[in-house]
Amino acid sequence: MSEQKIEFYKGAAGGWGALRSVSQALMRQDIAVKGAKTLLSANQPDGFDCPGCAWPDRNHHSTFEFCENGAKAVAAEATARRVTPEFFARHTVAELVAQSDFWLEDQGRLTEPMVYDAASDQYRPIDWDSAFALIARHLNALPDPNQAIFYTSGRASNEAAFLYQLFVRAYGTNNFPDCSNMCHEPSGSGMKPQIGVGKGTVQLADFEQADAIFIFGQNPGTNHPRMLGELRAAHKRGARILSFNPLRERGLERFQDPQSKLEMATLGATPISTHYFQLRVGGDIAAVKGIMKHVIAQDDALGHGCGGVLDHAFIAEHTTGFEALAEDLRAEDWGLLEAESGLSRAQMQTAADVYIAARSTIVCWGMGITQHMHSVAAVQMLVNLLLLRGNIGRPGAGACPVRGHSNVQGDRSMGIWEKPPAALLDRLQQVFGFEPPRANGVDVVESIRLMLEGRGKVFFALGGNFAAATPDTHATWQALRRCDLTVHVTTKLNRSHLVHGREALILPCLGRTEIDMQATGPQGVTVEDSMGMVHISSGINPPASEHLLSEIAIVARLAAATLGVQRPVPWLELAGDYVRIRELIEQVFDDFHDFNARVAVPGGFKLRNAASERIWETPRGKAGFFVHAVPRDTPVHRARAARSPGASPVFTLFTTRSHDQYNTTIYGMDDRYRGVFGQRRVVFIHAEDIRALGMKNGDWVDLQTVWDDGQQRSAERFRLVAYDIPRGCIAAYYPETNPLVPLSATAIVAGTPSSKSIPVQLVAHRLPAVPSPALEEMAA
Ligand SMILES: Nc1nc2c(c(=O)[nH]1)N[C@H]1C(S)=C(S)[C@@H](COP(=O)(O)OP(=O)(O)OC[C@H]3O[C@@H](n4cnc5c(=O)[nH]c(N)nc54)[C@H](O)[C@@H]3O)O[C@H]1N2
Ligand SMILES: Nc1nc2c(c(=O)[nH]1)N[C@H]1C(S)=C(S)[C@@H](COP(=O)(O)OP(=O)(O)OC[C@H]3O[C@@H](n4cnc5c(=O)[nH]c(N)nc54)[C@H](O)[C@@H]3O)O[C@H]1N2
Ligand SMILES: [Mo]
Repeated sequence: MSEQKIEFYKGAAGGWGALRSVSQALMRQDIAVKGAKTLLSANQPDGFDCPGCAWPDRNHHSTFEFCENGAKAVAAEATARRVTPEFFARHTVAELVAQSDFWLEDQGRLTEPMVYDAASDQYRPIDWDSAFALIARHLNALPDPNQAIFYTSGRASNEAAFLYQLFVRAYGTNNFPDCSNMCHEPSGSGMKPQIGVGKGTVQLADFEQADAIFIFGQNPGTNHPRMLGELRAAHKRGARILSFNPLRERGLERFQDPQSKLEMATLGATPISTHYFQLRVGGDIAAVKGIMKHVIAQDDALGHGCGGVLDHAFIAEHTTGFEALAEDLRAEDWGLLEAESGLSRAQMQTAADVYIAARSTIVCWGMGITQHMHSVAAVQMLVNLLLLRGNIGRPGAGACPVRGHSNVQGDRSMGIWEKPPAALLDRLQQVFGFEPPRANGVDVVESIRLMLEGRGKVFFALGGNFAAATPDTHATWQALRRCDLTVHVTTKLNRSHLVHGREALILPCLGRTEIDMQATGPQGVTVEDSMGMVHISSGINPPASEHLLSEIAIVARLAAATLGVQRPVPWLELAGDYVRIRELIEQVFDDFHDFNARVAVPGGFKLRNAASERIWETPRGKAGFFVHAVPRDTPVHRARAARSPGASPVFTLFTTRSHDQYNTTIYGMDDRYRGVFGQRRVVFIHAEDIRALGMKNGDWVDLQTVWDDGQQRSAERFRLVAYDIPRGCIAAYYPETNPLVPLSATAIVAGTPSSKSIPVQLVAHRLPAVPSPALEEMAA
């Protein structure tokens, strides 16, 4: 582990720093030689889909595309370390739960199914059949299937997700909370009523033709490194790249391409952003309104007769609601827009001028947009901006919500959704002959409430780390501990296995990099990337243990144990031949017609996206301009308004990822591009704000949420780091800050935890600094 220090990172993103970091990651996992070979198979036609992120591959047939964080994700799965029954015999759960997230994952791959033994407070081995029988007994004993909750993380393949939703609906519930609820749910919720599809409308090829690329609330240097390759190329051919981010993220500034021999040899780098707008956290709606206000004003000034700056023909033919939006924007007050966005009128006008000058514009966005109370409105503002100049449904233009987990989009396509459309349920009924449950199920936050109230009794997770990824940690842990049974299908040990119900199971599964051998031979699974490309993924490594089952086999055997081997499908036969699962998928989803044939083509196939063809599957058959006020009613606004004079200031906290983590999986303690080394408990804060608090850079503080439900929420012992961030805004890493996010802090309509805008106060940390592994995140 590196020594603790804060040091300005002088290099570009990518480059030698990235290569060095990968070789360190491989060495840590004891896989220097094998790992290198494994890496070369990522995103190759006959290899596996990279489990890192959902960014698409430029060319499935070309050479290996280097990606630091993809390499780390692969290395983490291909590790030589093992968590065996002997490991569990050495530790009680009470001991394990005191360890850090870093330490838990670092122990390696799980090798056998384990069951919790309350008498010894230890996990003991259990055979697979007994494990499935135990779950089936619980499920079949519930008076109401809605007392069971089935979580999904976004790594599950299409085949696993399809079988899972079929089993759960045949069992009788739509209780499908998933990681998407915490992630891009607002993108879907916002876009679906507006343009008829809840997914992005661009392809990679559009990045070659865009004149302007707007990037809101996304940190590709860390989270989607391969996107930097597209941005670099766009910059080199003269496209304008505009970043809207409270932090100056290194990956949005400069990039040294590890694929470019010249840049690597000369230590050269390509700038990424041509414009950088350091707006306030939560200021996006105001900023985009300011941009659009100027666009409308320019159009008004020119007069529509001479063409104007808007695409009037597109607006007339394809949209509704334009006049209402234009009126709202004309009436908007620049003073308010400046105050709420943190940008000057001149800055918003500059962005608008770039937008007007660009023939084709792409708008990308990430968690900086979606994890707010008004995130659905923010997404709709971004789409409004695109529609003004007809920037959807033509080359080089469109909406690009950049997805997280490698198959999170595919899981939704397969029906992992707590609010299933009636058409899906009708089709399931028609194809499989059972009556699926019609009532909506619970999302992530609602499922925590259900468990807290004692009405959610069985919690089953297909992947993920629910206990660490979700908000209001103390409430969530209490909720999970109230369950009769908690079950986790997983590759590695994590927090969620240790915060368990009265009975508990850990079911270890194959990872995506591993050979999946079934009755009919080795199997491939399919995934869908962020741009709707579906392709096959086949593992190449031998399984981490002979006892592992594929996720598909686990779902099938559980379904057979719970419902019967043939009800409503021959579960075990399907698990023996994934081709047959794909045949069922194409019967349910028309877009997947000829699934097996089309996915056999190297690179796979593209799913139809109606909006990208300017077909608007909305109630009125058109795309809609939607009007939203600049938010002034958020918890942060309310907390500031309620603060008594002289009291400690209220900051807007956003929780984010470091460079050395994959969500709740902590690979290491550095955040290289932000200059943080050997530690994670830091708060980025403006130097003037530190001074105003009467504190010094490096001081220790506790964070306390300002909320009106009478509950204390705090996260303790964070070090202040003076940083280039707007005043009044602070940032810290997730998951450590999840105790600060109240369950009731959610996005309107979408229900997504608003973990990018939590009102907090900072108080000096008073207790003596007691070292504790969980707090210190000490390396092994
Ligand atoms: N290596 C790695 N890759 C990953 C992941 C990972 O953890 N590690 N996670 C995967 C997943 S599931 C996801 S969803 C994606 C997440 O990828 P991102 O969407 O990049 O998520 P965050 O790291 O949370 O970064 C959010 C960015 O938004 C900015 N921001 C914060 N608040 C605001 C705001 O109010 N407005 C604006 N405009 N910007 C704001 C932050 O400064 C930061 O740059 O990455 C995926 N890829
Ligand atoms: N405060 C705050 N909270 C957040 C966020 C934030 O920005 N701030 N981001 C949110 C977002 S965008 C997301 S997507 C969620 C993520 O929520 P989750 O998806 O639940 O969490 P992950 O950390 O991605 O899950 C990691 C675990 O998945 C398991 N795993 C890995 N590979 C496999 C596999 O192939 N199969 C199976 N079965 N299991 C596997 C491993 O055990 C690993 O511990 O967190 C959300 N929570
Ligand atoms: Mo995500």
